[in-house]
Amino acid sequence: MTLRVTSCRTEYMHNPLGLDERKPRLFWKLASDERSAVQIAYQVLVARSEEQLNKDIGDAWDSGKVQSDQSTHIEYAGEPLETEGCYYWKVRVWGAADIASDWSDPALWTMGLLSRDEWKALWIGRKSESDLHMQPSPFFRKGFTVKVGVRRVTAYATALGVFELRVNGAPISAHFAPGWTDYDTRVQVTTFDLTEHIHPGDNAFGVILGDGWYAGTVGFLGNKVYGERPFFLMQVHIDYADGTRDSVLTDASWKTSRGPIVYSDMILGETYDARLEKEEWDSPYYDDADWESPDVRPGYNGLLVAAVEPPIRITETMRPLTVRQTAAGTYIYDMGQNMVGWTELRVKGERGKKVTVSHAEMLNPDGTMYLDNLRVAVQQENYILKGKDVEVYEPRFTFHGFRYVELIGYPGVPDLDSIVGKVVHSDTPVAGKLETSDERVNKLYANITWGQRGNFLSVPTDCPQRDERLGWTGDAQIFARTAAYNMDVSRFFSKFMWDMVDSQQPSGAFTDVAPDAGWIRHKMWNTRLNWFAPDNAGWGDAGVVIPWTLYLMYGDTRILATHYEAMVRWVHYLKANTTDLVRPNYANYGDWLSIEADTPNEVLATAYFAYSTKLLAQIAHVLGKSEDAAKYGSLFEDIALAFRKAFVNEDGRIHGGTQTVYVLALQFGLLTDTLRDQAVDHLVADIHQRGDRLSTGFLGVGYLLPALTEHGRLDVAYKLLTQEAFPSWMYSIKHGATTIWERWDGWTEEQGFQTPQMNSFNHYSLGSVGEWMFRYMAGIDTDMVEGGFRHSVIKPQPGGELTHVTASYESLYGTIAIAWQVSDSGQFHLKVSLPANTSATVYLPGDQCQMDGIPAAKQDGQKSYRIGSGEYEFQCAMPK
Ligand code: RAM
Repeated sequence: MTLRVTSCRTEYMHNPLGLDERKPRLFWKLASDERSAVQIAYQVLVARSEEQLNKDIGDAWDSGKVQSDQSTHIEYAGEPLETEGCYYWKVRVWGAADIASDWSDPALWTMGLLSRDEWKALWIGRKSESDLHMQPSPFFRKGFTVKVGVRRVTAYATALGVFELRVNGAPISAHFAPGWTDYDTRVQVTTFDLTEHIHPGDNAFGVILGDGWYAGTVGFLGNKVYGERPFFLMQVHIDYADGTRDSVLTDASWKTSRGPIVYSDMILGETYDARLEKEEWDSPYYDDADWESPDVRPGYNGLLVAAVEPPIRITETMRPLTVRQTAAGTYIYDMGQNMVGWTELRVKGERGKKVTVSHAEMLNPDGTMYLDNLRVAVQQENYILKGKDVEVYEPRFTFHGFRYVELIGYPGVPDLDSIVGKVVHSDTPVAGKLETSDERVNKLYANITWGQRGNFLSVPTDCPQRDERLGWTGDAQIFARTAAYNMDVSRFFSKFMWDMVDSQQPSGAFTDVAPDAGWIRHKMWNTRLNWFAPDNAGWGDAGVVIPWTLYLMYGDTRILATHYEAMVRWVHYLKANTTDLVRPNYANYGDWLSIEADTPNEVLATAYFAYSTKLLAQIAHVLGKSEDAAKYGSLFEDIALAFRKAFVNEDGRIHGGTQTVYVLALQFGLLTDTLRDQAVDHLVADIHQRGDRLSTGFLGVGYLLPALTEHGRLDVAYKLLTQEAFPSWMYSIKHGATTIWERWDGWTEEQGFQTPQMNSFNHYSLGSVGEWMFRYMAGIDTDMVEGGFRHSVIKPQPGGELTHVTASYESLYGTIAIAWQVSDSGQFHLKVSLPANTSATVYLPGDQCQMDGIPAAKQDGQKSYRIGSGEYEFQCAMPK
């Protein structure tokens, strides 16, 4: 059997630069033309140069032939990695017949500056223009000369704020680098390979600095939460073939000036005066004699870490569908999709003329822009024309949530080519695909992915339009599994875990938002809302749920080990705040934005305390900490008992009686067998009594369909999925939603818009049903014991009116795909495709099965089929 290595990755990335991880993990994907292809051994070579690697010499690491089927998370175990080292690697594998594959194509990674002492660059900024409330974004430049014989040019850059780096006039960096972290603790460094951008002779760097989260407006906390104004730090090494080196460092020798960006703020928009542009300011030949010297900041006490989060990029451009003139003489465009990013404008007109580009998610009944839900956010750019040919403009350091764009003051008549929408988010590659016979379900899935694209920007935020956009941890944990099916969020959530840990309180409490943006330091919420606590049930628990989700989806044990102590502290904190293991009825968000159903806080909080403890026991088990596993396992049993004593009647009724109390108790395993059956009946009765409708909020909704499906009520799950009456997912779709709304009643026929105080139309939380679509409807799941889809569980659950589902998930091993169909005669037909070096257990919904010569086995009393990689077809009769 021959295997081919098709893709090599390091730390989940293709050829990453500037790592600070001393034992980077290597991953490869395999392909084979034959079924049941497995790897039985591998050999990794890591070399310090391409030449060595080409000669099959691993002078940094030669693993030798390792008898192992592991093809992900192989820890580098060679020579100590050197600062700025460049490491080339390849791998070959052996298949079942012990035949070696060819070597893979070479891959590489580089290391960053590994010790603080190596940083010689200084932080530079520009003094504020004292009379201005909103400061112009400073421009910086530095000319430098390069000799012939360049081997490699590397830049290490970061900012307290956000930066755009340009080399000889060309933009190099992604958007909003280096992202949002708790700047008091750490900032991420981005590494750029500039070898191709630099030439012998004169060169120049240009940098524009934005306030970003550091000095600009953060949510509703106002501005300057972390610092007064932004600073930039960059160290560039020019290495020559003869072994010599030149450096370019940010320091007092750079030049700074204000430019055309009058201000640019994430929440308050941008004003750009094109008359103030300095032509070719970022070219080597620009005369900067009248620019000032920068202001040098004494230092920075936080950590300089290699960037963990994926870069933020424009991933799509959108053309408007329609444009119309309003009674006021403005023009309103419909982009056809509630999206996040900004608008590029094309305009020709008189010098000094101002065009305002305004953004809104919805329209008022009279067709004007609905801006009320933005609170203090200003989703507007003001562009002042320089009056020369056609001018093309897009903003730098702000973003908006919008479907509609209004042009105010446009000279002449704009048309459909006058604007382009740019979709901007953390560039997490698409992992999932899903399509069904029901267009409404397809639309719901599309809305879920748009909600994710709209809100995953450096951190998982709650809304991209109003003055909030915070990393709400409860939302993140309930949606994490869905998010991971949709896109590769391995690094995105690994970064968010640092945000959570950096914000963890001395008491052990995880916060409601991360980075916590100084909420607790500044005691903002304590004064504004007296129900604030840093340990809201279902929010703080993200500190345990998210690492566990990364383990399930990627088999990542390092994330568990790295944050183990933090998770232990969280569970101990919870335990310390209980009476007889029951959490008190303290003020918290509850099952946030549920609809006509109030879940008692103490029930919710005790259930989540149990859940975090249970996950911690499982995590301890995975890490081989058997004593801890036993200790937290029995603590979980004790909490479950306390929960039953305090809240569950003999007839299975649970205090509060909401759908959410039942699904939490069922999904977290808090009930005995008898109580479980009774609880399912109470849950279903509540749903029926509401006309087959749900009442769950952010927390309950994630478990609602899974709980029904796992407890024999798939029929009810499908009813809820396709229910069109309010409240339901389909209600918003029936009324034109192109994203998931924050509230079930964000807009209703009877009431119109909900309170503008809190009404986002682009919010992913209620979209956590995406997890159910993949795991149950399509039936693609990982084996819970091992995690990471090494062994999948394929268990499609057809129901409702659906006649077919096609879905795939791009796992670390490759694509896992299914397609099922139900024919008119009641035959269920399933195709499964598995990547090499994985296997699956397949369960079919009915009896009288036929399958490709695979013998059936019994598993959990159910017939199942064990398959290896390749393509398989199954058939059975649907149960009557
Ligand atoms: C609002 C948002 C957010 C939620 C908090 C509790 O700000 O809906 O998503 O987590 O409330």
